[in-house]
Amino acid sequence: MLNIILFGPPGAGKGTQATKLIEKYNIVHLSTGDILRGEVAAGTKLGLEAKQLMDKGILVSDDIVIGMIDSKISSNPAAKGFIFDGFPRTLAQANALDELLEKRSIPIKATLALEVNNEELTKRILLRGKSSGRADDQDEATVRKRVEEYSTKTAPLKDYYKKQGKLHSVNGIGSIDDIFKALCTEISLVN
Ligand code: B4P
Repeated sequence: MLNIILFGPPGAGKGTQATKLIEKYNIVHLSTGDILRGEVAAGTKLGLEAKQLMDKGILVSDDIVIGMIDSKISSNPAAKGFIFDGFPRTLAQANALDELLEKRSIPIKATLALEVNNEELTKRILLRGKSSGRADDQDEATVRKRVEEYSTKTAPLKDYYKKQGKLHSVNGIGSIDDIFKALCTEISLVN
C-alpha cells in the first residue's frame, strides 16, 4: 500500500502534483483543503465555521480535519494507497494520522516535502487568486498569514518525519513536469 504525504507551504504545488501522482499510481487523493471547500460550497454547518477561519488564512481546528480524514480513509476500503495533501498541518494531526494508519496496519511510506521560497509562494497564490475565486488567495495580508501559520505550526513537522526516517525534500521550483519526475524518483526509493 502506497501512502504518501505531500508536504509544503501554501502554494508549493501540492494540489498540482497530487493530481498527477494519483493518475500514475492509481491511489486516492485526500486534500483537506478540497474537502473543506466542498463543505463550504455545500453550506454545511462545518463549512460555515471553517470558512470564517479559511478566509483569514487560519488553520481549521484539529478535531474537524482529523475526523474528516478518518471517515475518508474508512470510506475507501479498497484503496491501493492514499496521498495526503495539506494534511497533517500540526503535530496533533501528525500523531492522529499515525494512530489512524497504525490501527489499520497501513503506515506512511514517505513524506515528500516541496521546497519553495516565500517570495515565489506569494507570487503564485496571488496569481491564482485572479482566477480561483478563493478569498484566501486574493489578499496579500491573508496570504502572509497562511505562510506564517505554516512556519509556526506546520514546518516543525519536518523534524517529526525526519526522526522517523521518512522525510524526502524535493525542489518545488521549476517546471511542473520536472518536479513530478523528482517526486516519482523519491517514491521509487520507498515503493
Ligand atoms: P489548501 O487547500 O491546502 O491550500 P494550499 O496550502 O494553498 O495548497 P494548494 O494545494 O491549494 O496550492 P498548490 O500548492 O497546489 O488549504 C487552504 C486552507 O484550508 C488553509 O489555509 C486552512 O485554513 C484550511 N486547511 C486545509 N487543510 C487543513 C488542515 N489539515 N488543518 C487545518 N486547516 C486546514 O498550488 C498553488 C499555485 O501554484 C497554483 O495556482 C498552481 O498552478 C501553481 N503552481 C503549482 N506548481 C507550480 C510550479 N512548478 N511553478 C509555478 N506555479 C506552480
